[in-house]
Amino acid sequence: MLDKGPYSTKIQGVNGLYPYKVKVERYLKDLREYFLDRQKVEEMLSKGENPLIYVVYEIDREGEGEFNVGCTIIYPGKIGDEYYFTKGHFHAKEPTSEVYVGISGKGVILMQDRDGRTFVEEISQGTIVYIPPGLAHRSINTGKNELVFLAIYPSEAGHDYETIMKTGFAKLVIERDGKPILIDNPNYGRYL
Ligand code: PAN
Ligand code: ZN
Repeated sequence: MLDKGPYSTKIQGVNGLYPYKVKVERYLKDLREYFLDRQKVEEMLSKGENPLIYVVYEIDREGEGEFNVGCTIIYPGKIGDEYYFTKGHFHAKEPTSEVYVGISGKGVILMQDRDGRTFVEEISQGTIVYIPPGLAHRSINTGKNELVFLAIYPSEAGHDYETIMKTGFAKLVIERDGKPILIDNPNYGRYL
């Protein structure tokens, strides 16, 4: 029933959606190229520390005009001063947008265009964040609890992870004096 025709599903807070089709777990090991302090990441991994950073529960569909619906849970935590985040991506099909709805926790949606121009929106319970076509997007948990949000996007959007993996985001969200701040990423565009 989740593949074709109408369905309904329930938001389960930190347990995502039920029913769902796909569950993806991202551990520190999956994000080893992404954090600023790579040395710290390698140290942790070599000690067998491989925390779960985020989970996505998704109902994906196939066919023209369909939407995918996903619920992301980002755990609270930091690598050095850098808050836990999602990998981030452009949509492979550029003219596709996305809507995020905050369910619980608090965080930041970082967006950027192909020239590295940055846009930031805060998200918490009840916030609707609209991500227009052409912007890469990453979610960052700046709070003390899980950040949970719902994502709705065209099922033909596809995910281009490679661009962001290679260049990074132009800005980073780190903690300073107990608060989140935006800083320039010293490594932005390093492989360009
Ligand atoms: C979201 C993301 C989800 C995980 O559903 O896929 O938050 O982030 P990454 O895909 O960057 O690992 C979305 O933006 N879908 O298009
Ligand atoms: Zn997306």
